[in-house]
Amino acid sequence: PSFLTQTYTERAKVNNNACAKKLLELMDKKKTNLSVAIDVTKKADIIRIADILGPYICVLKTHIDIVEDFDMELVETLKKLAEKHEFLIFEDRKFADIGNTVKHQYEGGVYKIASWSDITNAHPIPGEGIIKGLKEVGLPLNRALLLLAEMSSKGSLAKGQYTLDTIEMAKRNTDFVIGFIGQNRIYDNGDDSQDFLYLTPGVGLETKGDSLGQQYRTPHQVIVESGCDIIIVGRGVYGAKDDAEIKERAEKYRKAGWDAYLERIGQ
Ligand code: 5BU
Repeated sequence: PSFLTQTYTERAKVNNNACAKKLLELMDKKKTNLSVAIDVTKKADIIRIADILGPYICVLKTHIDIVEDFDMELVETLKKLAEKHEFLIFEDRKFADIGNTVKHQYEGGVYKIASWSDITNAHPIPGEGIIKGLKEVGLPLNRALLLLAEMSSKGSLAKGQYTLDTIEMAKRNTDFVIGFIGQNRIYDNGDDSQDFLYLTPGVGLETKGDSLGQQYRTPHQVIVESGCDIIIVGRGVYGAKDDAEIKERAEKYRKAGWDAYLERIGQ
């Protein structure tokens, strides 16, 4: 059975991870597979934009370490907005160290990521210990992890055998790893009995990239042609001239992502 032609709700029913299940359910309920990356650096702007975007998104993606005036009130407020609008929070931390170190980075320090972020991600480069370390902290809190199987940027080294080995690593840790950050669903890697979620950054309707190596594809390319599940859009949404335009752009990307999903499942 291909997950490509199933609805998010059908996939929610057979997913054993509480976090993935919740995500798949709210996507169909809110009719959105859009995640917005709010990469702005002031607390008040993040909160204001998150409240505007709430109805349009399934996942709010953060880079908490770019916030200039960070305090725990920011994440408390984001948690309240996540409840109000029904979305999940994904701190795009890209952990990349040995298990013992990432445990501390995930649980403690200034940001205490595990206490407020439903989902986070990690590079598989250090080997499986990174998953084990993060899992010790995250699993008791019902958190979930995405592995970075591929990146959107030009010249990325995450490709070929590295990407295939990443999938294998995930298959050995399906209690905590719910999917990948990647550019393509990996069809040709043997069995697809495990339903992984694919979240895809590098999505834009207006431009092909930026001056620092970012590369953009359209929601249709990502969802229909590459078989991914969630589009992640940053500047394409928050880089608008005012709040009214942010809202318009969010709806435009939500609709583009949703129409692509409907086309894929044949509805
Ligand atoms: P943009 O403004 O839509 O280009 O922002 C993309 C976001 O996704 C930004 O927060 C990046 O850190 C993030 N990202 C990415 O662009 N490409 C990747 O492969 C990964 C993350 Br992983």
